Amino acid sequence: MQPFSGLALLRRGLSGQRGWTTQWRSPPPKAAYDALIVGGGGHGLGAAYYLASEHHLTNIAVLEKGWIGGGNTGRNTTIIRSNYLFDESAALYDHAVRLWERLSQVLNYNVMFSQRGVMMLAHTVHDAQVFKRHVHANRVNGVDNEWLTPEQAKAFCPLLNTGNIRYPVLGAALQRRGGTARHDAVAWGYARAADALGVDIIENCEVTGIRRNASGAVEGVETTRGTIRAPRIGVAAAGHTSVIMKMAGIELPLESYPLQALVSEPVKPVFPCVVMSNTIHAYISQSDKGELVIGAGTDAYTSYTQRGGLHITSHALEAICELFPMFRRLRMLRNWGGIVDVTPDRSPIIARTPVPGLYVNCGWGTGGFKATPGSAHVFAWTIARDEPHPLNAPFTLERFRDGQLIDEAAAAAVAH
Ligand code: FAD
Ligand code: PYC
Repeated sequence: MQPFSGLALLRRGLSGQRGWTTQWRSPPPKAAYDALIVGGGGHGLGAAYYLASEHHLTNIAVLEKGWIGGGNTGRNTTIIRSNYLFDESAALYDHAVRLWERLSQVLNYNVMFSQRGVMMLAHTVHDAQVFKRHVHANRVNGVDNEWLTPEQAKAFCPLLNTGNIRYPVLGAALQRRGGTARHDAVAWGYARAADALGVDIIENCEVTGIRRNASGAVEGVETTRGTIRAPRIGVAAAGHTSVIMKMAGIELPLESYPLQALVSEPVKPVFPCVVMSNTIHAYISQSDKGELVIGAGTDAYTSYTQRGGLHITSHALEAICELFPMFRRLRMLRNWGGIVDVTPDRSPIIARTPVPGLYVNCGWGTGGFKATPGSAHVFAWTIARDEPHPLNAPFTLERFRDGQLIDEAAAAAVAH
């Protein structure tokens, strides 16, 4: 899109939306494509974009059962960080942070990436030991992370109550390159850029079956808008991945749980960073609109209901009010839930599957937004070349059979 002069922009803004162009087309599905992506979240749209821009596969479509970004991409609290413990994870998540750092320029779409710092609080001796281990491991891997005393934590986030409270703050791990981004903009930015390269984005198109040929390889999908043929299919459907993969006879080591968040009424800028407390399952930041964005832990029971138990959010709010007493008087505006797909080791699966031509990107659980560009980038590589990118090579399905787990329960924060 060409930039407008100030006057032209004002004229368009006051035009009652006349003459505005749509940001992406809304084509009917074709009978056949070279590749299909199932799931129009950030990971699926991003994969389509990189397939087209880096692998020159442009006869492709993204199939979304609802509206793009209507899944977890549009429901998450947008925390971005790469302070994971193991080498494999640090490399993958930091690849994503480096892509975040130039994503607005690459897509020519402001995703509002803001590196305001993510601070993770330690409330117990165990927390402190675990976080210090992360700090050391991260620094060996070239990922920034530093240990703060309670006084330094308070200096970084002055509203923090480090006093004699139920959840005493014994210190904190701070990743200054961590931060937040605007979740919808990520979906829209990738969608617009992919569309411009010829990718068909097809909303209101639910995949209901996966077709396989006589030799077992994929040959297409059944959808609510008819049969669509393709020799390569990438599934990036978050909490509903198990449902779709079962259509191809594949059972995955995933459990789907509701994860909830809520926002307050908007207030002036008061909160300069992101604060997470894994032990008490509560975290907080302030959006550019002024709302305090607050999240809770996963529900205790698996479910596909897209809403969770009230006691889970009220526990998170109690903890937030104790850590930040001035927020006691804020009114909450709305709450919601998303369905997150959790693996036994809290690490994702980005891989080929036993079915030729079928690829899967899932298991991000409570923490996949931060990985969006990196995940999409290596998933596109995997689909285009039928082999993993070196960064996602360890994140196979077979690791659960072979015992080569990448246990990131401590780093995954709200899903352990
Ligand atoms: P989604 O955005 O969910 O996209 C999958 C799409 O697949 C959906 O749009 C869905 O409609 C579609 N689909 C499903 N079934 C079908 C079908 N049969 N046919 C066609 N389409 C289908 N992560 C972080 O890193 N930081 C955070 O702060 C954070 N906070 C979170 C807070 C909450 C409340 C929640 C719920 C999640 C949070 N996450 C966070 C996790 C993060 O949102 C997800 O890991 C990430 O957004 C997953 O992206 P995705 O593109 O894979 O999935
Ligand atoms: O993965 O950082 C994270 C996260 C924070 C809140 C939900 N997930």
